[in-house]
Amino acid sequence: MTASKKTSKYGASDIQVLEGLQAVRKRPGMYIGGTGIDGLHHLIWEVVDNAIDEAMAGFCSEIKVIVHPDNSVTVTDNGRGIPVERHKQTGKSALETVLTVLHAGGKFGGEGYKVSGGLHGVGVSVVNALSTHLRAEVHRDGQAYVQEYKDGGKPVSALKKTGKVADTGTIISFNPDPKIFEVIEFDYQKILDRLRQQAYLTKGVHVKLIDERTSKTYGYYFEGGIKSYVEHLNHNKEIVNKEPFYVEKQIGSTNIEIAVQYTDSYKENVQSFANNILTPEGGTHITGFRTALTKAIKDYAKKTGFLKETDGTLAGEDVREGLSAVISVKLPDPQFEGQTKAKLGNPEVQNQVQTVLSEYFSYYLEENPTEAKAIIGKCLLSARARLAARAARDTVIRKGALEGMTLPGKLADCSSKDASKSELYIVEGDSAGGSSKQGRDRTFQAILPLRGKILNVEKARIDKMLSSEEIKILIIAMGAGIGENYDIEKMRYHRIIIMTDADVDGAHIRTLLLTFFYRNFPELIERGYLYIAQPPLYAVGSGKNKEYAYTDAEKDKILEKLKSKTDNKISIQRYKGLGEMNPEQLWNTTMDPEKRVLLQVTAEDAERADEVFSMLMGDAVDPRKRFIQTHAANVRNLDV
Ligand code: 0RA
Repeated sequence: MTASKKTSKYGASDIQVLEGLQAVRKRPGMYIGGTGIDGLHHLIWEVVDNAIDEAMAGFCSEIKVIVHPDNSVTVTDNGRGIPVERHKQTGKSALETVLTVLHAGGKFGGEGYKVSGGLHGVGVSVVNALSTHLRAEVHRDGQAYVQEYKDGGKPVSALKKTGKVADTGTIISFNPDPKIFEVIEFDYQKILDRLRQQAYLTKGVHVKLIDERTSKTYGYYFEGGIKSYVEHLNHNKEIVNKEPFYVEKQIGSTNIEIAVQYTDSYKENVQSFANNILTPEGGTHITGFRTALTKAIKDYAKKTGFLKETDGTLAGEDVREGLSAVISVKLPDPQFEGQTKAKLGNPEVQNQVQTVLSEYFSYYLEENPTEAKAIIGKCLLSARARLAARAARDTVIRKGALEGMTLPGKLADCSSKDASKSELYIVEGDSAGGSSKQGRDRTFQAILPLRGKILNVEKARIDKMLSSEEIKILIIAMGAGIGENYDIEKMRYHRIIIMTDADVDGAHIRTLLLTFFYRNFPELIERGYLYIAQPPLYAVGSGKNKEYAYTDAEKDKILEKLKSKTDNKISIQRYKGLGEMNPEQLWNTTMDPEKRVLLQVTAEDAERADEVFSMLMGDAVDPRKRFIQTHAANVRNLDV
């Protein structure tokens, strides 16, 4: 290396480059979201996203991710290869520019259809900045090139030609910097989930994961793209329209891909993406989709005379029950909005999606009368159920069953009238109810025993549950009413605690109750009023001492400790039900605020319970069987 070249190494642009990469190292969170496990994986996503861009542009058909034993990673693709010619602005190779200048990724390289993900497409330079070592190999124009970097993006040497090759592509290997990341341990499943999703969204690309730490490998290739994705989302469910609806269409500069398949569940599962980036908060593409879907189904139902069945009513929510759909749009300049940048904002996309779906979904209904009839039938069923549920609620309320009714005799109320300090324990079974009534602190703890058998109705429909005597009592005890008269401010307790046995029946009843709350009192969960009690699984004792264990691991720990401390005989009692505990034990282990552990129910827990409920109660037998088999050995975690 000559002296003049050496000085040019420290030119103004180099200083800028170093400052840029230094900024990334100073505040990694701004570029990759954080330095925890998600941030770490972001390094892989960054490189893979670039390879996916190549695939979307039609130049790449294979992407391979290798996790090495030392948790360094190699991503290989057979795209065009990062350009290597001299870059005018920086005076360096395009490759070095891409790897050392922030946001340089898509700025050059021709008019290739390069759609990059905005926030997420921060550029491979960020990966370089956060690695102790990075090696880039490019195959392009019959030639192989290599350049290496160290210490957060400093070139070890100039770009080198290393031989002739017949293929094209890019191979990037990097070692995440332990000074930046809290833990450097890649998660096989996490990478695989992401690769699967990307493979669905980019049809025709082969993606492969090789984990050299464990010798596990897995690959994906989906000819059907998001059509396969929607089928995957539904693999556990009973399908309504066998052949999914699928369309791919370009309008203006937006590419639109939509797949729709209904299931007999109550839930809606719509996944939307813009430039392969998940948009959990929706946005203009989702708005356009919903408008068009409701209208197309309603128009078809009207035309075919079906709409008479519900006196002309078909609401958006009826069309969304059991709906599974994937919507993927790709556009040159996506605007991501909202707190977490998880919502698409481009206004033109709404009409574009609406136009495409209106035309092609109506066409699909016309052309596939069997599927169309099944879909309309499902939507009308939802509408009828909604109308019936409302009528049932109205009847319950009109009958005055809830109003003016005195508190049920089964309820052992607390003396406090301050809701913020009061707790309602919903206890499974009369015997446990008895123990907890005796064991409680009656100033602020109320007990409502529920007879499991009554709740445990096979195929219980939620709207039927409302007519169950047990549930009515529960609603009266809570004091906030239901339906039109519902007022959460009237809740008599700000802690509702579900206390069931640690067995299959207990888990079943808990699922049922969670589902009941989730569907009828979502606000209660949002406010954090709903809890699950955690009774111990074991009492381990030696002599006068007694300790309680809430998991098998805890029991083993206590045993280990006791064995080294005592020669006394150690007894282990396995509690099969709450009923086996006396009032004092119940208080000490599960009800005393000083000692108990309560699980606060989140919307996610409840939603999962709802899914499990649909599965356990629904008609699709196979997934139910499979679920029960997989979980039979793990009854404590049957649902949440
Ligand atoms: C800039 C421009 C072009 C491609 C790429 C970057 C590119 C980056 C990565 C990162 C991993 N694999 C990649 N493959 C390509 C366009 C290339 C052209 O116009 O020839």
